[in-house]
Amino acid sequence: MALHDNVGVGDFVLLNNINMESFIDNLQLRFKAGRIYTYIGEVCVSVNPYKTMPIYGSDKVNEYKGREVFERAPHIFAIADVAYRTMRRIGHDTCIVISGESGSGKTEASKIIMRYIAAVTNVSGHQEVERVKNVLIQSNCVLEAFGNARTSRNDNSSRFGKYMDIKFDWKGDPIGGQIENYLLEKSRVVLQQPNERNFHAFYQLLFGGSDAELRQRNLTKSPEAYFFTKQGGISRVNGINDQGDFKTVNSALKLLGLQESEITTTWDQVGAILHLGNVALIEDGETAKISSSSKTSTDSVAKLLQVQASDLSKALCERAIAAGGQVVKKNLTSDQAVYARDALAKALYERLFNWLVKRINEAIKPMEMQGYKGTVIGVLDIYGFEILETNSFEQFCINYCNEKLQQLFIELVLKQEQEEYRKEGIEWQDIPYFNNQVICDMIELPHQGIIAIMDEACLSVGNISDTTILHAMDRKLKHHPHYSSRQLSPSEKTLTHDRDFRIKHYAGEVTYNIGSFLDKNRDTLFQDIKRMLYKSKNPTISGMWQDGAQDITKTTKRPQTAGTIFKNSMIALVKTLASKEPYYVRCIKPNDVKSPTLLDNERVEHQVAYLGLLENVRVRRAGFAHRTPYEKFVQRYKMLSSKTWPNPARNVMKDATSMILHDTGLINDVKFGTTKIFIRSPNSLFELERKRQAMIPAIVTLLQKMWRGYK
Ligand code: AD9
Ligand code: MG
Repeated sequence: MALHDNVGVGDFVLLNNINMESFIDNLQLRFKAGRIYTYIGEVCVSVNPYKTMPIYGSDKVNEYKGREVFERAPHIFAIADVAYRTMRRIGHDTCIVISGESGSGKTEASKIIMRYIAAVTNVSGHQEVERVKNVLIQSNCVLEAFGNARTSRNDNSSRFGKYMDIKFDWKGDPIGGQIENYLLEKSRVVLQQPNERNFHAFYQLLFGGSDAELRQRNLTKSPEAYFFTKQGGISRVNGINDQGDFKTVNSALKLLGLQESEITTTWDQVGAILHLGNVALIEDGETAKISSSSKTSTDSVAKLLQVQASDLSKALCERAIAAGGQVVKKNLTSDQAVYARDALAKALYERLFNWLVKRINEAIKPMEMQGYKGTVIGVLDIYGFEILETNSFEQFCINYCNEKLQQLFIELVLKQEQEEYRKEGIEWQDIPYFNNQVICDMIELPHQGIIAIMDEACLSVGNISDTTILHAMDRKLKHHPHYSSRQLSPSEKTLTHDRDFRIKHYAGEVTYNIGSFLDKNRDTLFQDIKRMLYKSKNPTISGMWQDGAQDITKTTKRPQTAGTIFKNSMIALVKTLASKEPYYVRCIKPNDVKSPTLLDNERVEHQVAYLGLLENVRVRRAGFAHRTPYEKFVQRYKMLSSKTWPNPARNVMKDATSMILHDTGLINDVKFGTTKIFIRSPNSLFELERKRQAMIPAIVTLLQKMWRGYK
C-alpha cells in the first residue's frame, strides 16, 4: 500500500505512538532512505534533501497525475495534483501555503509545484498557453537573480516574499497569473554581514558580463573592487554559477518581452549602484562634498543613470527644503550625505525590482474569457523565519510574516478542524496547542502593538531617535510575556547591548537591535533624488520615477511607514489565503551544514515543535482521516452495495451511506455527522477505494452489455 513502504510510515497518523521520539524516528528512517515527503493527512511534511533527487521526472508526473493523495507514496506532486483537481472539481480557488524556516526548501518546493502544474496541463498544446507556462516558469530565475542572496543560513535565500496566483480556464489550462511581492530586504544593497553576499544580480553582471559589457559600464570583473559587494568577504558561492545565470536571466528577460534597451537599462542600474558604493563623501568644513578620488565613480553613476553629474552631486550633498512657499537649499553633513547615497542605492534597486515584477505581471496578464471568471491556484513562497547574527527591522518583518502564516495554519488546521467536529455534533475531546495570536497581537494591534508604537515615534516631531522607540516599547510592553529588553532587566546576560530587545516568537527567541528602526520604518526618500531620476534622459528610468515630477512646495500627505505598509499587506495576504481552499507544505531543514546525510535530531525536534506538527497529527488522528458530504460519498461508492446501486431506493443520502458502510464491513470505523460522514482511519478509505477499483471492470462490462442491448 502506498503509505506503508517499509521505511517508516508515509502518514504520521499511522504511527503507533504519537510523541516526539517516534515522530523523529520516522523522519530519520525515511530521510536515510531518501523518502523526503511524509503526510499528516493532506498536509505534506517535506525535509530538504540537500541533494538532487531523481523523483521529479515525467515518469513520476504520470504516476501522480489524477490520483488520490493516498494512492501513491507521499510526494509533493500529490499535493499539487489535489490542489489542481479540487480547483477543477469544485470550481473554487485553492492555494498552497509553503512554510518553514530559512533554508528548509520552500522556494524549491514552489518551483517543483509550478513545474508539475505545467507538466499536467495544456495537453492540446495551445500556443498561447504554452507561452504563459513558459513565462511563469522563466520568471523564477529573474526574481531569484534580483531578489535572492547568499545568507549565513541559505546560499539562495529569498529576500522578498512572493505570492503567485496562477489562473486557469474552464479546460483547466493556465492562461495567466499575477505576482504579489512583499518587502524586499533592500538594506542588503548597501550592507552585508560577514560571509553574506549582496543580491545575486550584482555578481551575475560582474562575472557574467562580456568584456565589452563591462567596459561600457566602466566595471571590472572583481566584486572586491566595490564596497557594496565586498563587505561580506565572499564573492563566489559553491553551487552557484553566476556566469551561467547571467545568460539565463538575460534570455528570460527577453522572453518576458523586455526590449533590448530595457535589458541594457536594467544592468546599467545594477552597474550604477556598484559605482555609487564607491563614491566617498567627505567633510568640507560643515558641509559634505564628494571626494576628488571618487570622480570616476561619480561620473560612471551619472553616465549609467543618464543624469547630470552636477545634479547627482547636488542630490547627494544638498537638500532642497520648502519653507513658506520658497525653496531653500541646505547643505548636508558628510554623515547625512552617506545616508543619502545609501538611500539612493536602495531606492534604485527597490524600484528596479518592483518594475521587473510589474513587467512579469504584464507578460502573464490573464487573457479575457468572455463571461468566465476563471479559477486560481495561489502559491505562497515567502522568506522563512530567521535568526541572524544581528537582527534588524527586516528580520522583524520577516519573522512577523511567519507568525501570521503560523496563525493561519492554526486557524485553518487546528482550530477549524476541531470546530467542525463540534458543529457536526461529533463527540470530541479538545487537543491543546500553542496559539500564537498573542504574539501577532503584540506586533500588530492598533495603538498598543510594536508597529503602532514605532509609527507613533516616527510621526512625532522633535529630537527622536531609535532609543525613543525602544523606551516607548519598554513602557507599553513591559508586562508582556513575549517581550523583554535589557533596559527592563539590566542583569539579563544574553542581551548584551543596551539597544537590544527580544521577542519570544513561536519559533524561538530573537534578539533585535533597535539601530535604524526609525529610518527603515520612515523610509523617506528625499525629493531631490526623485527629481534627479525623473529628469534622467533614459525614458525607462524616468518612467520609474514619475513621482519626481512633483513640485516640492506643494504639501503632500505623509506616506505610510514601511511597517504599516507591511502589516497591511500581511493582513490582506492572510485574507486572500483564507478565502481559498488551502493545502500545506511544511518544510523542515535537516541540519545547519547542508549535509544530505545528517538529520540533526535537536534541530528537527525544535522545528517539529514550533510548527505544531505533533498537535496536527493528534487532531488528525483523534479525529478522522477523511470526511465527506453524504451525497458525494454515495456518488463515489454506491456500486459497493446492491441496495444503493445503480441508485439508492430512497433519496436519503445518510441512510444510503450507512448501507454502503454496512455492506463493506466498515461501519464501526465511522461517525455520522449532521451533513458529513467521518471516517476514522485512512485504512478504511483505502479499503473503499480498493473495492471500488475492483468493481470498475465489472461495471464497465455491465454498461457495455446494456449499451449493446439498446442497439
Ligand atoms: V529562505 O526562507 O528563502 O532563506 P527556502 O526558500 O526555504 O529558504 P530553498 O528552497 O532556497 O529554501 O532551499 C535551500 C537549498 O536547499 C536549495 O538551494 C537547494 O540546494 C536545497 N534544496 C531544497 N529543496 C530541495 C529539493 N527538493 N531537492 C534538492 C533541495 N535540493
Ligand atoms: Mg526561499
